Parts: sequence; structure tokens; C-alpha cells
Amino acid sequence: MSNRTFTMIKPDAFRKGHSGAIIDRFIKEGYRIVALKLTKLSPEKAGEFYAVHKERPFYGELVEFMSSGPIFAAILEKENAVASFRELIGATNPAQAAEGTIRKLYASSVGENAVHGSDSDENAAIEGAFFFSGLEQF
Ligand code: FUP
Repeated sequence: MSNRTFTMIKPDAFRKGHSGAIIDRFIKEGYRIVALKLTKLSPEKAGEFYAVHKERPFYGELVEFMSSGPIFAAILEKENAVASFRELIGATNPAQAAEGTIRKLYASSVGENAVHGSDSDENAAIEGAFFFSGLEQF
């Protein structure tokens, strides 16, 4: 187990000014920041990041949304990071997310759901490397 996960604060949460509160929550929940940057995905890069969803009906909207504004990308470290972080962010659909989770607090819909969290150690490593070089990870 790598104890690292990858996250993005998505364009909806950034636009609404929730980035600071969300990063503060990461730290308060015991995650160590390994890497962090404010960036913006081009439609091509967003399409590449979400390539596994290419055949899904929501792919076009997802790519458009994820390239619609700045995002914070980060690698976080904590014991059992992938699973514990997915618990912290809550269900993909905020209507089904548990009280107190980041998506319950800040997300507005299944598409605009405030944050991303890797779903496996393997994907955490792939997604982290998509945004950060070795020199940018501490
Ligand atoms: P999650 O792992 O919780 O981010 O969710 P998924 O990997 O299933 O989906 C990735 C992203 O696709 C979600 F964050 C939002 C988007 N999505 C939709 O827009 N509609 C859907 O029905 C499912 C996912």
C-alpha cells in the first residue's frame, strides 16, 4: 500500500471560494501535502485524464466542466490514504453523500461534485504523475 492518494479541487468548488476550507480540512484530517498546484486542464488534458469514461454518456460534459476553470491538484499522504480519503469526500452524488463529507458540504450535483479522489493505489500513482514531476513531490 502506497499511503498516497491524488485529489483535485474541481472548478465548481474553486469558483465558489471553497478551496481554502477544503485544503484546511485535508490537513485537519491528518493528510500530509506531498504536492500541490493551482492549474487548469485544457479540454485535451481533461479528456486524457478521464479517458476511462470515454464511452459514458456524461463524458463530453465532464471534459467541458473539468476544463472550465482552475483546479487545485494535490498528492496527499496518510495511512490507508485511498480508502480513507474516499470516505472523507463521500459518495460521487452529493445527494447520497454522508453528513460532514466534503461533497455533502460543498458539491452541488453528481457532475459538479467539488473534489476528486483516486479509487486505487495504482490510479493514485498514475494520476499523481499526470500532474507532478518527481521534483514537485516532497
Ligand atoms: P468518483 O470516483 O466518485 O469521482 O466517480 P466516478 O469515477 O464514477 O466518476 C468520475 C466523474 O464523472 C465524477 F466525479 C463526475 C462524473 N460523473 C458524471 O458526471 N455523471 C455520472 O453519472 C457519474 C460520474
